[in-house]
Amino acid sequence: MEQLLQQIEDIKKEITDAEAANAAALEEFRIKYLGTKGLVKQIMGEMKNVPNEQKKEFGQILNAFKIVAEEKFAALQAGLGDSAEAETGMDFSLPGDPTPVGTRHPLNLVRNQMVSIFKRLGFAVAEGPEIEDDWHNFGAMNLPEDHPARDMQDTFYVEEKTADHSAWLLRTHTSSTQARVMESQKPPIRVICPGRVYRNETISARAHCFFHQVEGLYIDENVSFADLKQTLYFFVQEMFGKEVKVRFRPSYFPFTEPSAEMDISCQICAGKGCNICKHTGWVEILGSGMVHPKVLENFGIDPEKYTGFAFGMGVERIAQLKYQVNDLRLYSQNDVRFLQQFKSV
Ligand code: 2NL
Repeated sequence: MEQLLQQIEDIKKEITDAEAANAAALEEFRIKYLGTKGLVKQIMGEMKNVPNEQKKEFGQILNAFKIVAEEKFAALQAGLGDSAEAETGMDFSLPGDPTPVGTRHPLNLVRNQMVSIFKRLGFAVAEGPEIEDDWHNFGAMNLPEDHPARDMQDTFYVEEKTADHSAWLLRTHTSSTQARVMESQKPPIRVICPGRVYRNETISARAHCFFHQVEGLYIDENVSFADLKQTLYFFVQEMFGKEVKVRFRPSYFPFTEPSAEMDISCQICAGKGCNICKHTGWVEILGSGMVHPKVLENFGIDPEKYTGFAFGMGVERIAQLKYQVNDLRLYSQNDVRFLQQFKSV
């Protein structure tokens, strides 16, 4: 009995001296003294060993002991308050772990912007495979068998033509996707095809073995060259601002007739003359034209009833003019010093 009373006194002293700097320490206190296996419960368990005539007196001592523990707990809890630091046991004054924020690739930024401008004009978006057969990439586009673009020097062949299948190749333009659209849909067709294309070039600041295109196709009754000009003029005004000037030059593509290339006033020097525009004040940004009747016929579209315009442009080129990127290799080297400069969403 003496021993038990001494034990209670010792624990009481321990409780009185206890401190709790945070919520974790407070919880530790609660478990140690007031928990289901805590010291208060343990000492209460000793009651059964106390002689009957002492039970009343011991009960009062125990009760007082319990109250000491409970009051101390309440005091410690009040002392902590309800700050986030007290609640979590974490020190919020420590410096944080920085989380680096990624940036979108400039080609994706520009591609998205291009796509959204044409979407507003009612164009749908179509995507297709990068590995194509020669019909969708060349034949359907009116490129004859002996056209130099079909040469091994210009095109990456995955599998050469055999007796039972045509050649497989990496598409050289996204016209192949438009071919697939014409195959499966009837006019009116109004579609743009963004995507990666491949050409067998020696890599340099001005050439790469792959690049990105946005091609457009619009086929309906009474589509005219004036529609082509106005659509592309609207596009560059949205892309570069209302001040931009355009000019069309006659050109040649096997899949359009007539064909034209479009230049815009140089965005770097505002037409005064610089290295980008080779001191002409103009830079070429796209090729275009009225869809060749043979191409329409290839898909069973009557060229007497329907006409269409088409255009193709390089995303790298537009991004170069927007961001003054003068080496194509920067787009694919993944140097974060380059990529981090494009902070917009
Ligand atoms: C360029 C020139 C061009 C087209 C692409 C096209 C597509 C179909 C039918 C007819 Cl389905 N034409 N596309 C037309 C003219 C030019 O691209 O220099 N691209 C970077």
